[in-house]
Amino acid sequence: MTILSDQLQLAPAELDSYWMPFTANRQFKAAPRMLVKAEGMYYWTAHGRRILDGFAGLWCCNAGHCRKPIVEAIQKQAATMDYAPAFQMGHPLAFELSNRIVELAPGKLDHTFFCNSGSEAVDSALKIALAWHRVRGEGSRTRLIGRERGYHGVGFGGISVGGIAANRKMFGTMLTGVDHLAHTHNLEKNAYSKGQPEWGAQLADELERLVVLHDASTIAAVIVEPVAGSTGVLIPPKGYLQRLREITKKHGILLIFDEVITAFGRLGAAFGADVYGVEPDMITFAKGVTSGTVPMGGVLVSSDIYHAFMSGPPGAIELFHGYTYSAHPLACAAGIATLQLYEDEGLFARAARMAPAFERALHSLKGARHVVDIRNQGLVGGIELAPRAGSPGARGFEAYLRCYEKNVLVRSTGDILAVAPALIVEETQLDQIVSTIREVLTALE
Ligand code: PXG
Repeated sequence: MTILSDQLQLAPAELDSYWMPFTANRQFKAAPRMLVKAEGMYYWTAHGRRILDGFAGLWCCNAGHCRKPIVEAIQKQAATMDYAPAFQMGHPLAFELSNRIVELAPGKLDHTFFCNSGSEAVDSALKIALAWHRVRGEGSRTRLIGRERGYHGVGFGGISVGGIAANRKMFGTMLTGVDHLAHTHNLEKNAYSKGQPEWGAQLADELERLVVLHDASTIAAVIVEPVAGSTGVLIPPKGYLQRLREITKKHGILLIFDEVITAFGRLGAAFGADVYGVEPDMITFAKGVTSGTVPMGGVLVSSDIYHAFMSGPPGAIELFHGYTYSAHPLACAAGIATLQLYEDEGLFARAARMAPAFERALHSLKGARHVVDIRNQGLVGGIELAPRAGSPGARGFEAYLRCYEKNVLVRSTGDILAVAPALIVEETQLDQIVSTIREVLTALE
């Protein structure tokens, strides 16, 4: 492999100034894992090794890497118009992309608010929820309800409704007036479920308890990931999301699905809402909308929500919220080309067709050393390992490192390995991912 130039090999001192996110900086800089090129299902390391990407980057490159139509659209847009002011000005691609997303979106979700990441999407959705209640004269609805083990990005709103202690404990009081539902993970009841687990719909009833405690008149919204991704691929129990929908509707509470991971084919349809047959009031998205090529995020809202804001004088700004880079031209060009590619290659349907093979491959790891649970939906899967006594997470991280040494990229979260390949994955590649994991686990203490 000769893709390397000498400049790609950095000296240790050159690694120092970049403070890496969610990374063990000192450990990484002592033994860097540097990627320099990508194509289709593969990455190449700075040392010329080809790595099978079993994780679509970070759950985002759903169309595979460096796909030509997307690359060309970005190149063309960069040369045509780099940027257009986002406030009080527009450019056609923003409207075109919104129309295309709305076409894909379930039911009444027919307006898009754009931002640049999942974290911004979540904070935007939470702010829209609060403002919506207020413009309708229910300004007392200020409480937000998230869920344990939820990941909603790293803004103050997102960590407040999120349910991961490590992401919260260092950062003060965050938003006030937030409560959490219990997570749905239960190894005793649901280990080795294929698709949706049978047990756990009743966990949604806890929302009724929170309504009794706080009173519905104080609650603005409930936010959940249809499948909790970051905390280890927690598939919603059968009936659970339906129950959340019924209870929120009954009490006038907005239901937000955070689909940053689950949208754009990951579960075998455009949105998780389609897969589970539950229509929320808002959907947050990011990642797959541009197949990870240019940062973009957004919030889909129902027409009820949008139109409630459109009632003041026509010259008034209806929502005091937005970003310099909302609907950035490069992101819009990338998004339009990405959605076109998904359509041209039927990638959401392909993901659904590949899902049974993915399920078979993953569940063949039952009985492999250290494995205590396997779960899956569409093209996302989690393999839970027994933790090493006294050092939770160590076995998972080591398994991840060793898979990488064997040229397969997955992801570890605690002692759970997550697998989420691009929607173009082939069966032989699934086999390689699974056989590598098996080999690694067999040799791992
Ligand atoms: N919501 C959900 C459901 C997410 O999964 C975000 C919001 C935040 O998105 P941004 O674009 O601000 O990062 C996410 C992001 C992992 C991993 O390994 C997960 C995410 C990001 C990076 C790594 O599980 N999810």
